[in-house]
Amino acid sequence: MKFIDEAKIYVKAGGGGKGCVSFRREKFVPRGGPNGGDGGKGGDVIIQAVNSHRTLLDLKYRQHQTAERGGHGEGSNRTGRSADDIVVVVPIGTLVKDADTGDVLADLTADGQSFIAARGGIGGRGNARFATAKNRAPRFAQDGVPGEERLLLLELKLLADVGIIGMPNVGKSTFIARVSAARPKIADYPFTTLTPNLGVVRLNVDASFVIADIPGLIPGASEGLGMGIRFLRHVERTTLLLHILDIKEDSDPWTDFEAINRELSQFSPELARKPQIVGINKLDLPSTRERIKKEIDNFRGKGIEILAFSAVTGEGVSEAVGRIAHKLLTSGEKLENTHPVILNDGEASDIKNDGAY
Ligand SMILES: Nc1nc2c(ncn2[C@@H]2O[C@H](COP(=O)(O)OP(=O)(O)OP(=O)(O)O)[C@@H](O)[C@H]2O)c(=O)[nH]1
Ligand SMILES: [Mg+2]
Repeated sequence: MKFIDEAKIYVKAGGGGKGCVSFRREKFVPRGGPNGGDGGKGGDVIIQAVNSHRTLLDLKYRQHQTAERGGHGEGSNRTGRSADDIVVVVPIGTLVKDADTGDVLADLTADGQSFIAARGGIGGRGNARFATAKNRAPRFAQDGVPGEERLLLLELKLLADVGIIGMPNVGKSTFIARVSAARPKIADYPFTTLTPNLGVVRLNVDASFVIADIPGLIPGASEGLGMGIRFLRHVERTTLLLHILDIKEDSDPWTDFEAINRELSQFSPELARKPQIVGINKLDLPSTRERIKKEIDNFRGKGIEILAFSAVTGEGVSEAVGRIAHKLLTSGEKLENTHPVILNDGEASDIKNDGAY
């Protein structure tokens, strides 16, 4: 399944049907009165968020969404039929924007939530409606009102409580795989993760949170290097970020930490201000163990408490999850026992709980 998080679509609602001009013609009834019915209403174009949809991919291939016109009115006071509405389904977390002005028209954040993107026109009135004492036989009727039309920009911004950020290869995906049922691709090369992954971290029977793993960032990402920074939009709605670092022979985690934070501010100062829990991963490696104490002190000297863990062996991971949960709770976040969105197909019901948390 291809993950597409942006689509431009043109929506056009159906026009109203025409009102009818007609007169009663019955045997033995001379000069029958007007009996032209009204036109029916045109169909609306509705955009609805549904849990079963994960991507805006379908809309890449169906950029025009047009509802039908209402039926015309008929004689004998018969109203034209109303056209059916059309429903365009999108994933939860989709923002609907006016493509011309950029205004946000709707933010569909719940399963089933919908928005009328273009209203169908009402039908024209038939001539029966225009009969008066002065004009008992009007020979006119109204046309239907045209349907609304506009160009929309749909933008998917995933909903998660926690976003994992960091350089490529630090073990972001390994971490999410460790703590949730998500099974992203993990490999020993940069840019393994190409699209966001969501996982549900279950704390106990009635508390859990959603964590998102996004593609790695590198210095210069805001200028388009690597995968760029556009995926950061998927952690914009989170309450906090888990910033994962590792210790490479030739680098200094503090430099990496600052470099990533610079890219965050380039994307959005607001995102850069989000609380971060910072952790050094790969604690199982002897080379990491050797330097970890010094790094913890170094960060502490700069006012930042960091954690250390190994996403591979699990060491220190429950402390990290505990720290995250505590921070979410103290920030007023309500931890849910059911979350509607899980990106990884087929694994939604198979929430892993190895009892560690
Ligand atoms: N020794 C050790 N290796 C780890 C640990 N966590 C991850 N790795 C390894 O580091 C490599 C990268 O892991 P990923 O989870 O794919 O890293 P990522 O941060 O998601 O990388 P991108 O998706 O490319 O940004 C893999 O070979 C992992 O097996 C750890 O705790 N210890
Ligand atoms: Mg990854």
